[in-house]
Amino acid sequence: MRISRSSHRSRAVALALSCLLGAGALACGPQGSQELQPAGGQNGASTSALMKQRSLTENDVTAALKTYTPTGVHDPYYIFASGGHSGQVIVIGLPSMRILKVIGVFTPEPWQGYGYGDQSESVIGQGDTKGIALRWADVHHPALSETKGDYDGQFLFVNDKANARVAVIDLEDFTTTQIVRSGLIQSNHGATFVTPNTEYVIETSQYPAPLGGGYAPIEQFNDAYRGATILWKFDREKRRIVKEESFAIELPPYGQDLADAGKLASEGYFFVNSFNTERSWGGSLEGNPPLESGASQNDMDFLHVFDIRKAEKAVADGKTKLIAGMRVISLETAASEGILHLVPEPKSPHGVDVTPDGKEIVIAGKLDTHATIYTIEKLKAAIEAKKYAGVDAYGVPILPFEDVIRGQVELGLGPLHTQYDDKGNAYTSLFLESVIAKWNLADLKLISKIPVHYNVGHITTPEGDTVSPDGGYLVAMNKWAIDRFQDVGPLLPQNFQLIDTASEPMQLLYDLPIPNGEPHYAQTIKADKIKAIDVYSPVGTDPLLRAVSPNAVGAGKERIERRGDGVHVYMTAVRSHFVPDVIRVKQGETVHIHLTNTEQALDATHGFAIADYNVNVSIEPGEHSDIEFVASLPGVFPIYCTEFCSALHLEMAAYLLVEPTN
Ligand code: RUQ
Ligand code: CUA
Repeated sequence: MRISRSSHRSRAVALALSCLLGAGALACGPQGSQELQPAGGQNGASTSALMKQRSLTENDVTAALKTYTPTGVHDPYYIFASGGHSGQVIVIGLPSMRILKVIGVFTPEPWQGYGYGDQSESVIGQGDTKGIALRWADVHHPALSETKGDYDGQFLFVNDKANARVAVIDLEDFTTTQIVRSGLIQSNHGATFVTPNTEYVIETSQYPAPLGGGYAPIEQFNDAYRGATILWKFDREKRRIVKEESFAIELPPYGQDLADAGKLASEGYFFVNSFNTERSWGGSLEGNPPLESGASQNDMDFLHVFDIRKAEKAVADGKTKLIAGMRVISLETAASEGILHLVPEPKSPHGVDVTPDGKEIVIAGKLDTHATIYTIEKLKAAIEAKKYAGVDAYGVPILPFEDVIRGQVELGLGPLHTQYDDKGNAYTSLFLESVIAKWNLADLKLISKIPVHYNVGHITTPEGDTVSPDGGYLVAMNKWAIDRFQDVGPLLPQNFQLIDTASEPMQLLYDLPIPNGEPHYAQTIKADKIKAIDVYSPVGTDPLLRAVSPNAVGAGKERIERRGDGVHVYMTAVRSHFVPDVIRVKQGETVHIHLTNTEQALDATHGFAIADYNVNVSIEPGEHSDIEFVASLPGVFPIYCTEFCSALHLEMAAYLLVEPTN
């Protein structure tokens, strides 16, 4: 095997060249791959001596002072970031940028014992499709639950773009409790976004396909392929999405993109961008233009404007058809009942971001240098007056562009996504230029720009997409990290750059490498809104039931019962033993282990792992776990606690004895 390891110098040259050529994938920015001296042995040294020794500038030191968080001190904010390919969610403190947790969502997570033999495996299994066990996901857009348009800290929703799934995470214990898949669409992107009181979780398709998952030749793209947007009904009492109360709206076969729900002035509406309104489907070896050039022919794509109240009325009136068990409003009904209107938008847009007052919708088009500002007042007026510029190929009315915008602001190359602060400012990431642009919403004036390294996708500001943003900080979620971190082979980490937006000019404070997937979006919430439990109480609580399990085991009640469906082991875990600690079964028997951690002390977590059976469970204090497997392998299998829980942790062990049948 040939190993190529480019030097910093040649990479810097490549970077500069690519800037000159405008290659787009890389960006121009300050180079810096110096290695700092360690600061050991400098107890009591003056700040200036330490600065000199480590070659730190005044600017470096202020950045450090703005982020340094002493031991035991907590951050004022949580960032919930999508974990991209990892199928997980990353929880980060702001401004320290300390990673606090990785929540297993669509992917098994070993430390949390998520997906290895107990009831949590059934949560992941809810997302399996057509007999295929899906054990990865492409997580894009986390959405915190909202009350009156403000984050309430109760739930988090995330999408899996690759397999069109949506998950519910309960922020009482930071645990995934539900995964839903409509069966209607084959991929999503305008997901997840919640309405201002979390009545609905919005999931919109990205790549058109026959609805319900059937087959149609791609030549029938225009007629047989469709998009859809799903309004998943969330029941806060039940803490679940209820599929039977959810519905969908059929969409033209465009590439629907990001979404946002209206709030305050625009409550009752939601908005979805699109690209490829040309309906190009590729076929580059068959004499057709490749998908991406076919998809960029028109100057304008379509913003989709949805009226939720009218959609609800159509559903209540029974104007739906059932596809894959989901009530679907047809495209004709959506057009004729005023549920869906289209508005031209500069081509290949990405972010569609409703302003905090809900009055305006900011759209940034990657192939346009502007952000375009639409107003809900003008949209409503045009809809009311039925002032159409035409209809699309499916009969959906198109509103005239000039009539529904307030204006445009010139920002630079590749504007992508916008967030807000408490001072009336908007911040837009510029992908091609690798900067964050700060601009004023009232007069549409650019204020300043700060370079990031490199090629930023989304950005998050504290409470920055709610009705009351906080401002002060911004995190740029960068795709490229050349020369930012030590070499770790050709797959570089992603890079979160923390920026102080309260200072002018804005100041770059900190780089956080993200090593487990490409995060796409994050939301940042005030820490005091999160009311997480510290132990499961009462003892025996099943995190999925949020109640004491019928199988919970109390101290002194441990036992082994043989029943028609196998061997039931009622077991407790407490420092530093499992009771019982010997389990005897016959090969082929089904083993049910009902395991309760009877502790109530903070952080008194035990693990439970069985050799060779792929069983790995984490039982937090008070938690109950139901493990089930078939004892197919004969032999002697040690069981042990995988958490260093006490001085006698190594002694916290047991045996599974599987007697061969012949
Ligand atoms: S997305 S940056 Cu879903 Cu914008 Cu990826
Ligand atoms: Cu329990 Cu180690």
